[in-house]
Amino acid sequence: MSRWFVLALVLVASPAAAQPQPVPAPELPVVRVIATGGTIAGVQDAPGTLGGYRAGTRSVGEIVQSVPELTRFAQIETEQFLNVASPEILPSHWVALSKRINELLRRDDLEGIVVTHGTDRLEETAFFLYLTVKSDKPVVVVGAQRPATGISPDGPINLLSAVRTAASPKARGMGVMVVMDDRILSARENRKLYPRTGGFSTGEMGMLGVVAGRGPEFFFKPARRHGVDTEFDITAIDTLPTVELVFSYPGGEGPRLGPNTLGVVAVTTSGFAPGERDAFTEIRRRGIVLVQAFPTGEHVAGGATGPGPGPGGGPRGPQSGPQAGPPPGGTGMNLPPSVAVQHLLPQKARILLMLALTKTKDPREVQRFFNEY
Ligand code: DAS
Repeated sequence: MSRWFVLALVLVASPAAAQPQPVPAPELPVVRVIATGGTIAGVQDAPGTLGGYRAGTRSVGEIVQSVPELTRFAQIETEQFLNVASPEILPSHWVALSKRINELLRRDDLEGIVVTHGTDRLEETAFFLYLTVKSDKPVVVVGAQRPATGISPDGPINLLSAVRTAASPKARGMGVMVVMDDRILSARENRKLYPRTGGFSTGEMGMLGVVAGRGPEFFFKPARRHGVDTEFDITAIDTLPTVELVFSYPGGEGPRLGPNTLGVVAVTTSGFAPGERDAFTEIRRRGIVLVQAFPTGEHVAGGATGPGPGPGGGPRGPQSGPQAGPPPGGTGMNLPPSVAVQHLLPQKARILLMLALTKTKDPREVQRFFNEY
């Protein structure tokens, strides 16, 4: 059907006097759009206003049909995986979505996949896919900051840019990507900085490329392990290990954990409050893996051999920030080291820890995952 669309364009563009010659359209790549909901599927009670909306309302068919331009670049298939606002997304959805994508990408005729997603939890889903999709084919996660029925919705252009990227051979091997506002961002680094258009960013790490007039143009490639190069195999996994995410703050007393918790990501610029140190020491005594993450994700910590927090919970090494090393609250206790994050948002450190815990409970081995991924 898309072939006829291209043919029609050729005929319309022909000068009136010239005999229209049927030009065989090249076979367009097949791209599957898998929808999960979000603002890109958001509908207002009063369309065309600045009013509120319900995320996850339009179907994938309606979203795709609202952008006829898509058929110039790809043969589009659609799949409704979910239709929710993204705070409803659960780790079990990550696992099921990744399995589905791995299954689909085994098809020789499928060039790439676009996942439409709410922007609030987009970065977590994209990073989980980045670590668990075992294919070089492009997977692009996309959302919108304005509802589909709103004034100047950004969903249609974002979807078009995402499909052009997923259809491009240049996008192979780039890892799972997030395309928003004509920017191609690595799923490892992207984050929602603010809920307005232009609000997706990779901080100091920059973009992989842009979607320009001619299509996607890449300038950088991810250097850290992802995709086919990862050790994570989720085929036999339905439930991910339980990992808690907690902030350190003045007067904090540390998290209260359930019996199934295998890991904790503690968010701190450096050190812990007095009441937290005992809690984190106890956590490690129980064999729960403790990861220290920097709030902005921009810190590159010293690693397993680096100096740890000092007796006061403060920095002791040449650079401040979370370090792997002796336990919070003091040295000399025979406890396993905590794990340091290498430039990763805390919520993504939690995902990497969940996957690492499917392979090992040894914090030194977990540190290796954080050093390599
Ligand atoms: N509530 C948000 C969500 O579904 C809206 C969005 O997509 O930006 O994540």
